[in-house]
Amino acid sequence: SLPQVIECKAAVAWEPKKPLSLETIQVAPPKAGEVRIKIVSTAICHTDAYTLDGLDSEGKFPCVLGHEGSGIVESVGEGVTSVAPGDHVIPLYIPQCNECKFCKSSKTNLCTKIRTTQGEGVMPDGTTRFTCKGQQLYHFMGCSTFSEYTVVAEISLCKVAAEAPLEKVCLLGCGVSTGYGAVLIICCVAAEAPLDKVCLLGQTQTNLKQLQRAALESCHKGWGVSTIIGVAAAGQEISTRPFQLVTGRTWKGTAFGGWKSRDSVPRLVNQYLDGKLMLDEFVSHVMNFDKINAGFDLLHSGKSIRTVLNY
Ligand code: AHE
Ligand code: ZN
Repeated sequence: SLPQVIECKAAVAWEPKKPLSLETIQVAPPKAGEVRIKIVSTAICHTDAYTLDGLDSEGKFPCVLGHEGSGIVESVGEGVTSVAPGDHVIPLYIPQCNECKFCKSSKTNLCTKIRTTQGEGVMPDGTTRFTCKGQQLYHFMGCSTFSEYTVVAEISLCKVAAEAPLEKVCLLGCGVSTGYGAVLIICCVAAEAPLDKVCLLGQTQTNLKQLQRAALESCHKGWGVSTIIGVAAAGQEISTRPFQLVTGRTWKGTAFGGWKSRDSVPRLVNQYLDGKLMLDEFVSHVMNFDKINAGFDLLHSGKSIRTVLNY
């Protein structure tokens, strides 16, 4: 029988700067090239908070936020071959189509296949799969994990080892992959990069723009590299004296740690299972999904590293 509309619980962001509302929403079946997932766990990232605070220039409301999750495939749309119902999966806000110019280059992970529609908060066909109280809800970062069920493009999903604990590997959907990948990139580019100094700055500087400038300027003259991974609010800019670059420092950035997402995340999951990658240490709080606004409060207060919400 064909998949039907599912009614489920979700945390809806009706408008910026308001707490999320727990609502019953309708999630339409996946269309061609799409997959519907039952989300098991989701963590809260600063990017969700900054979007909810109205600071993301691409933010669209009302929407279902959340982009650091894990779950189980419920149903698949026409033509989907890489995953099947029952598979354990992680949604990927940077997809991997393997067809675009960016995927074909080894220099970047920034797949562009569905980037425009993703930024507009809709599926690749230009429509949304979420409704609540008769209103369409926008998707977010191609993931929308703050819903018990969500729909994502097949290229925005990777299958992971069934034995991996979903309440831990959700962190590989954003935070840990981003930080780990950025550190590996820094180490590859310049083994002498003063990582200890950058970490110290992170503890004392609260202003992101000042921190990013200080990180560059603390780089070694001649070869030091500073890699930007943190997003800033709409209209914010970073600056430094050209002298800092003239004298051999490199200012660059990466998204999602530079990982080609569908190839790499299943491997990162396996590294965790083999005890070679830390995840548990980053989970500072665990709570029921219904407590999501308390999770946002913890994040704003600086008391949490990662809050994992279980449905
Ligand atoms: N939409 C924002 C930019 C937001 C942004 O830079 N997002 C990061 C991920 S944040 C994860 O917590 C990213 O990977 N961006 C890649 C991309 O293609 O957006 C804006 O400024 O408009
Ligand atoms: Zn994030």
